[in-house]
Amino acid sequence: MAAADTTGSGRQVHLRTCPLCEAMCGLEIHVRDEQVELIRADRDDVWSKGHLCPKGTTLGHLHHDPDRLRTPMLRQPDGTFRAATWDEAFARCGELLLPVIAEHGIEAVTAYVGNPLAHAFSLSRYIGILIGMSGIPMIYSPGTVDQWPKNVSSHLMYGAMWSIPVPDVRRTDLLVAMGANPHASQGSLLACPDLMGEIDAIQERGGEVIVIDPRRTGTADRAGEWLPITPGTDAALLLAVVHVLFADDLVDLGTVSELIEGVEKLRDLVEEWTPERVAATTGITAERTRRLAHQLAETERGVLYGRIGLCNQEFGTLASWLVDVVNILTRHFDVPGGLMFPRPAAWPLTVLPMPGLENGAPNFGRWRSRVRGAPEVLGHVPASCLAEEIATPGAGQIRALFTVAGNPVLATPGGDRLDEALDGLACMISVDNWINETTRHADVILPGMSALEQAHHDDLIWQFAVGSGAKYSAPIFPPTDGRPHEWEILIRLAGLCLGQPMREVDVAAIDDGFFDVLADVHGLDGPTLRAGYDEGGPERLLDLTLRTGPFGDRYGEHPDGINLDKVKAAPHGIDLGPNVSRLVEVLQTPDKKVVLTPDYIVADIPRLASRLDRPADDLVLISRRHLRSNNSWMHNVAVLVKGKDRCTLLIHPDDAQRFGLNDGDHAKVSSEAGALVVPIEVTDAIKRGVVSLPHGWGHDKAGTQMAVANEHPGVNTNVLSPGGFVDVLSGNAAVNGIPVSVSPG
Ligand SMILES: Nc1nc2c(c(=O)[nH]1)N[C@H]1C(S)=C(S)[C@@H](COP(=O)(O)OP(=O)(O)OC[C@H]3O[C@@H](n4cnc5c(=O)[nH]c(N)nc54)[C@H](O)[C@@H]3O)O[C@H]1N2
Ligand SMILES: Nc1nc2c(c(=O)[nH]1)N[C@H]1C(S)=C(S)[C@@H](COP(=O)(O)OP(=O)(O)OC[C@H]3O[C@@H](n4cnc5c(=O)[nH]c(N)nc54)[C@H](O)[C@@H]3O)O[C@H]1N2
Ligand code: SF4
Ligand SMILES: [Mo]
Repeated sequence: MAAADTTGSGRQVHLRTCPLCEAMCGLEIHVRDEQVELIRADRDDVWSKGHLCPKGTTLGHLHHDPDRLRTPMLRQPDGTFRAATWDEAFARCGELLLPVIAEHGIEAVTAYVGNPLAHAFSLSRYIGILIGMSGIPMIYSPGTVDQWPKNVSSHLMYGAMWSIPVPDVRRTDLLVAMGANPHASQGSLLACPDLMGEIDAIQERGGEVIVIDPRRTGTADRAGEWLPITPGTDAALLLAVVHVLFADDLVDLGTVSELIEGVEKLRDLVEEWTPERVAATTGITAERTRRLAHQLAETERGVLYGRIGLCNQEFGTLASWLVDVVNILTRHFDVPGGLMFPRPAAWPLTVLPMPGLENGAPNFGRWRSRVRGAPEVLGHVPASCLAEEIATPGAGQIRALFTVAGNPVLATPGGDRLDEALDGLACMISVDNWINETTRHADVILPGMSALEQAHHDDLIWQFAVGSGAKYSAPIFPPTDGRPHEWEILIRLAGLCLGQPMREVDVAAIDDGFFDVLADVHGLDGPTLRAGYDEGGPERLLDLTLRTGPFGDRYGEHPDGINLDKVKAAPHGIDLGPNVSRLVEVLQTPDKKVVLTPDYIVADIPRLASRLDRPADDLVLISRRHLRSNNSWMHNVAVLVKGKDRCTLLIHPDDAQRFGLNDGDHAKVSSEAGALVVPIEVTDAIKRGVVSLPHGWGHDKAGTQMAVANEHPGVNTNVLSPGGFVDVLSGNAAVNGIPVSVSPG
């Protein structure tokens, strides 16, 4: 609730949850005369208790950013944009899209839906309508440059691709973090405010924190130990850990033993994976690997956590699967202090099974991408396929594209090729708030509102949280001049795909129908329930999902349960407690057991074995994040980008020397995919033979309208990412471990 207190100075103080990352920090937003004057932490927020980061303090900058679009934009024949009315923009969408569909069918249309969607109040709840109702056969997303391997392992092990167990960091005494840097990211597939504080707390209570990462990150610096690993070899390390668990008789399934299937098969699979066999490849000694297995097995409350460094790599699915396997074998699964399945108060749509993928069916490769022949996995092919699907003529060519809160030109491998291909589209419509590297190609840009003009309650993110809770934020600023909300825009685009003029789409009827479908999931009658609401939209869906969720009042059946009114009446949020053991209700596999050794995954072990025989790469590139960035889209905030250039290549002193480079020099970095020139930063905080670049930079393209970002352009690391370098099982991009060479630039 916007607790519109005044401080006696004419300033109003609004309480609000930051929508920028998984930490979901509670903020106090001080506003005077329609201007945000100050943002600081809400110390009474039941969830974040006073935590925040520099990004959260810039929501006012984002709101007031003169470059943020407030009206639709139409691209003119000379390539420049002009502001338009909503009616004009909707009409233009129809003029461009309907002929494409008439001539080539809906198969010629696709969408790319980006990351902010997962955090946005109306986009997250309504993207399902665009995807489900429009008839668009398939969509692209950064899921395949992010967590697709984890979706694959959860789908096959638990029967539900979004049932991803998260480390219970607040109650553990040993945290082993692989391929994650919460110091920058603030946590991923792990929603917990102040993770660095939790890392300190583990060590203060006598516990241990170990970071396994090719780079000595801010997280590694705060941990007790840093184990520098060769990029892409985590699965080999973890197979050796599993080997030791069996060989040294350390396997103990603990409370979940009745629910695990395949332990003996696993024992056979790891027979030959001794620590000695993998040590040269991983760069971690056999002795340390053995001790790691013992530490995990012998600590009462311990947990192994893996994140994007384990997904965005050549063996992403094997590594992601093995993280869960190790926790299961060391009884750190579905228990406090181990990996646990969160219980969101408002259930997100992602808990519903996808058609054809019910019960963990290993139903992959149902179709292949037209040009590259990439097999579909969980409905996705690599995001890097999009460029060639647009550029390659023939039946099935993509001729119309929607982008919704995405910047694939910078975010996806081969984005430079996509950049070239986009102008060949007959129709490109972007639902986006800025004219950036991707949207500059759009024919029509339909802007959403700023975060401060909308209500907020996280949807998907609570599914990764270390506890349950509910926090509602009211809009702070009224939306200007009757602008449509993004959820309405999505519904109108879906209607347009069905041939209806956008302006005439019956948004309310479609919204009602959507509500009824979701009510039916819980056996409730939608029309009856709807009679109790004044209006539709995301708040009505939020109320429904809260009331039918695990803590809900079920429309009066459980009077003590929660509903949206109760959440609104608690301005600092409602704390619904830490995670609880709930594996039994999570499992959706056919026999309601955990499939410990999915055939699809273990069939990839020979590919990993051949990796052991491959000569070591001379130099490989990995990615990194910075606390003051958010993928590609917050570089227009002056207070975040000021100071020293952050788009630099980190390189070990020994490597710098052998390539004749000094700190601050420019280096040319080349890979099989492309080349770029970037300043270097010589540091011993990276393993020899590894260099690192941040992603999301490269803001020097003509025609973008992001004045601050244009002055701090940096370079686009994904120019170096070969589109075909993927984790074979998931199709996820391997943007870590790319062989590169460097020379003075
Ligand atoms: N400030 C900020 N926060 C963000 C974002 C942002 O851009 N900026 N992005 C958000 C998004 S979309 C996501 S998905 C999350 C990601 O959150 P995290 O998973 O924490 O991501 P990173 O900070 O990139 O940390 C990944 C780490 O993996 C390491 N790594 C690379 N390759 C390997 C490997 O082969 N093995 C191992 N063991 N480690 C490897 C890298 O060196 C890096 O330290 O962050 C979110 N939060
Ligand atoms: N090399 C390399 N590449 C990577 C990664 C990596 O680690 N290394 N990480 C990958 C990961 S994890 C991710 S998630 C992707 C991100 O990939 P994307 O989601 O494609 O990229 P973002 O930079 O998040 O772009 C967000 C877009 O949303 C717009 N936007 C922001 N707020 C709103 C809003 O409220 N409404 C609307 N409609 N639009 C909005 C912005 O203007 C921008 O165009 O990048 C991936 N790319
Ligand atoms: S850590 Fe920063 S970006 Fe993330 S929710 Fe908190 S304030 Fe927002
Ligand atoms: Mo991401």
